[in-house]
Amino acid sequence: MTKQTKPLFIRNASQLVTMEGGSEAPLVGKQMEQIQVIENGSVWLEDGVIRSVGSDEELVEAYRDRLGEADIIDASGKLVTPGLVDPHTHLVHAGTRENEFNMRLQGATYMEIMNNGGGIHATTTATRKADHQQLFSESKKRLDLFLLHGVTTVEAKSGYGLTLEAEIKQLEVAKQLHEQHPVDIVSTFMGAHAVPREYKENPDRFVDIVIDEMIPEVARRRLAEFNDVFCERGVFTPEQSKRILEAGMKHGLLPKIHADEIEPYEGAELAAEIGAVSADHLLRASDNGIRMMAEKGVIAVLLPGTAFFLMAESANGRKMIDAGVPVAISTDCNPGSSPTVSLPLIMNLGCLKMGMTPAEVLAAATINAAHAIKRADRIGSIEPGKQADITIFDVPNYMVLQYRYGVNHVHTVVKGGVKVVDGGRLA
Ligand code: IZC
Ligand code: ZN
Repeated sequence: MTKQTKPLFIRNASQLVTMEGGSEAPLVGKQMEQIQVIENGSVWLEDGVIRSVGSDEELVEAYRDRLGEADIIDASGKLVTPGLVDPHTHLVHAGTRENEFNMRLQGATYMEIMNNGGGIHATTTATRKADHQQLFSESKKRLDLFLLHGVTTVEAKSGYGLTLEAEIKQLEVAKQLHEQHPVDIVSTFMGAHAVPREYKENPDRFVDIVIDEMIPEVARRRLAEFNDVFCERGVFTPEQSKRILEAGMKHGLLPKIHADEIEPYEGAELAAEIGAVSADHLLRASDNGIRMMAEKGVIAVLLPGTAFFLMAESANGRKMIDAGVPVAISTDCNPGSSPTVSLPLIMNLGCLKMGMTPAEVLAAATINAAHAIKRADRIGSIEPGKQADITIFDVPNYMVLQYRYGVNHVHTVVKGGVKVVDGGRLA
């Protein structure tokens, strides 16, 4: 990244949405709707950090003597938001599965395809085969596209290696991307993404390997902060999932869980019981599970693109917000059930398919998403002291961003105080 030495002064946004007030704890209930909007808003960035936020008048007054020093971005007529945060992706993988898409269009189901050796197994074969460089370049292309869609931080899971060596290869690619690409990556170990075919007859042996060999080594190498498991009938049982997540916690890996995606399986309940940071998917979560998540403050990371692409009914985001569950949303970017990088489109689906409002989906894709990856102290809102990650959309207000759906409205992205997307193109 080129170094920005001069201050950057973003001026006169028709709306500047700050997400102020959500850094200590995720926004819940009505707070998600009551987001702070500044009209004619401006923000002063310096040394990679947000220094001051307010109306253009206030900032011009405050920086009167220094206006000449700064590079100016004219945001008039535009919407300025915190850089978007995607808290659930399978970014690092090789290959594509359009053949399965075609099969599903003709009636095959996701689980049938997986049980016949496709699905996650197909991507595992491709990812095992790919060397570091190939994985890096395929994943980097996706990360460029994330950035072009206004996303400045992504969580990325392993889980297409399913051997210690191949899991580490994926996590090392994620680490290199984090170091070399403007988008920040937060890594999650997901050795328990599927029982590899070699262990089909003895899944508990594979669970032991995840617990005894993979988790300790991944933690020792500091390659991940979170530990995730695909808790689903036919994949990992709630008992196996619990063992795996508790083993991770012993090694300092915070628990996340793919819960109740295809069938109700008491994944939400398990997330609450063990105090997971987030439970993700939740299409088929029970009312009791939702209530327990609200009580424990487990974040629901909702993935309406996956429901859309699997032609299933979305999670009930409305019900979860009304029940007091903190809600975040994400692309679930992966080659099987959600091959997209467009978090703005996911926000559109949040409105159209989950009963969320434009304000709520914006909170879900910024400050609450930051909480889901334990980064809310640094990102997710436009407040003094936070990292200067900002997205500027060429729409006059945040409702239009949801209303004119399916279009990439990103005009400018600033990452760590540096302009990295300009006029909708990589700078
Ligand atoms: O590759 O199919 N659901 N994991 C759990 C996925 C979808 C990713 C995939
Ligand atoms: Zn996933």
